[in-house]
Amino acid sequence: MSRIKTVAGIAGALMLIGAWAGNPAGAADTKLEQLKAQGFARVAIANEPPYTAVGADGKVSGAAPDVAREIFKRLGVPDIVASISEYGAMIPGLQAGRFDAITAGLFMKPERCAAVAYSQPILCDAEAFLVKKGNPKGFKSFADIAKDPSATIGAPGGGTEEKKALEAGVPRDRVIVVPDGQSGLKMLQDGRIDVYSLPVLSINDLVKKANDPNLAVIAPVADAPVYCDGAAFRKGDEALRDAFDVELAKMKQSGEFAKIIEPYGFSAAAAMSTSREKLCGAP
Ligand code: 6CS
Repeated sequence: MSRIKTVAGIAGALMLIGAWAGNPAGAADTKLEQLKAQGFARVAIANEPPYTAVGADGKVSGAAPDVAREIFKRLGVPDIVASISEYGAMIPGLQAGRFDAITAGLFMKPERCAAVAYSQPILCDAEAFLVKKGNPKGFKSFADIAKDPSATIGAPGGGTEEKKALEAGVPRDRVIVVPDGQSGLKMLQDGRIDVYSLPVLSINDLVKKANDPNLAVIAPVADAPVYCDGAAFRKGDEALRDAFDVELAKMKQSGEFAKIIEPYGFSAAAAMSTSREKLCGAP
């Protein structure tokens, strides 16, 4: 009995010391403390410039990772380590603990907001179609593609454009999952798809690099809203998300946020004009 008391006594003393030191002995390690100890945050990206990009040297850039890297640094997490993932695999990967956050331009939509803990908005953009010069089939909306029984559209797997095409009534067999921007560009150039859809800034980046006069961009897509992403954290990691948001708000206020994202073509004002609450609640 005394042994238990002695043990209880020591534990009690530790609790008192810990509580006094502001870190109650036995308190669960917070996620942020874990990341600080780990020395980096594992983030999911797609490698879709200017949102996210991996250089030939393996260096990760793009507006989303650049903002995240800066904020994690301010939180005491020195760096980020990125893994390329298909959009549709990002949330399952986060939930399975493969990533500590998604920093990829994963647009906020109610069904995603139900699955993850989003930060406040970071990157906003409309949707675009990449088509052959002259837009021969006159596509201006996802509904136009649905109406043309011969039309096929390429889009990222699990991405917003795939979902918008299906919701507009394009049959599954006319919505082609495309792994990345270069593949989508090639498939369009080879006539294997009639349209390739990504956000405006991603399509513009592809067109600029393609240097192909036989391409045209239709933007904004008529039946798609402007979307905004946020950094996405696992449900349960809201304390980390909130700490991220405190630093994000300071950077928005100081102008440092604009300095990071606007050279990539994004608008700081657009992100600051909306909120997670609005974007997650929208139909
Ligand atoms: O959030 C999404 O689903 C979309 N976001 C980007 C940045 N590109 C394509 C993707 O479908």
